[in-house]
Amino acid sequence: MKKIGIIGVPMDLGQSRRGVDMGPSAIRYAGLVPLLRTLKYDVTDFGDINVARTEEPKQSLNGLKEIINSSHMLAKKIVHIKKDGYLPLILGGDHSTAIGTIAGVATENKELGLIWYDAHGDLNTKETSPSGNIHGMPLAVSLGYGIKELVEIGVKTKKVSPDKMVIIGARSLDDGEKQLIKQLRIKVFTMHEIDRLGMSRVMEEAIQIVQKGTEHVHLSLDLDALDPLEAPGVGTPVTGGLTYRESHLAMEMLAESNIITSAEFVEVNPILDEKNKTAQIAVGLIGSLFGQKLL
Ligand code: B3U
Ligand code: MN
Ligand code: MN
Repeated sequence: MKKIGIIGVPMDLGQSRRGVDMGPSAIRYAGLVPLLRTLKYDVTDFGDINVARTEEPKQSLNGLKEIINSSHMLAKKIVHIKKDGYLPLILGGDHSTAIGTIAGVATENKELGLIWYDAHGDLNTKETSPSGNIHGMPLAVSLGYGIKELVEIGVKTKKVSPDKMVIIGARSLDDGEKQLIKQLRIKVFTMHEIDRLGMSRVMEEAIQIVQKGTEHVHLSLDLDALDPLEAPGVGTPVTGGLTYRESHLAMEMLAESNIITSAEFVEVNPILDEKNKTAQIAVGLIGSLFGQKLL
C-alpha cells in the first residue's frame, strides 16, 4: 500500500491578507484523510509546522525571518518522511511554503520536474516585486534567484532547471517575471494556450516536459489558478481562470501518468471563502490526483 504523509504549514506572512494560515485546517475539515483512505492509501497526518504567529517589524521583505525559519523546518520534515517511504503532501498556507517544500523534495541527486499550477508566475525577486510579498517569489527562489538565505535552504541552491518545469494557468505576470520567463525560456501555458489547445493537450505536453530525465515530479497547486467564481477563498483572485472541470481533468491525467512524487495545495483562505467551498475543491482535486474515478 502506498504511503502518503501530510504536513500542514499554517503560514500567512508571505502575503498581505491574513487567514490563509487556516488553510491546512480547512482542507483537513473538508475530509482529506478519510477520502485518501477510501482510495486505499496508508495515510499519516504529521500535523503542522510550528510557524511564528507574528512578524518581526521592519524587515527587508514581509515575514522574511519567519519564512526562512519555517522553510528550514518544513524541508527537514519532508526529508525525514521521504526516508520513511511517504509521498509528501503539503497543505498551505500561502505559496511561500513552496520554498521549504521544494527544498525538501529536491535533496536527491536526480533532477526534479515541476508543475506550477497558478494564476501567477511567482517569479519575482526582491528587486522586481511590486508588493514585497514572498508568496510572489517561491518559483524564482527554487530556480536559484532571490535572497541568499531563501535560495540556500536545503542541499542545493538551484532546485529546478527551467527546462524541466512548466507553469499552467498564468494570467497575471509582472514585468520582471516576464523578463525571467524569456531569459530562462520557461514553458508557460497561459490561459490563451489553454483556451486554444484545451487542457487535455496542455497536460500531455506538460507531462512530457517535466518527466524528461527525472523520476521525481512535484506538483505545486495554487488554488488561485482556478476561477474565483468557483474557488473564491484565495487572497489574490484573478478573473478568467481555470474551471473546476479543467482542473479535475489535469489532476486525472497526472494520476494516469503516475509521475507525481510530491504535491502541495496552497493559498486556501477560509476567511475569504464561502462555506469552505475552496477547501472542498482542494480535497476533490487531491482525490483526482491520487486516482479517484467515478467508475
Ligand atoms: N505578482 C504579485 C501578486 C501575486 C503573486 N502571487 C500571488 N499574488 N498570489 C506579487 O506580489 O508578486
Ligand atoms: Mn502562487
Ligand atoms: Mn497565485
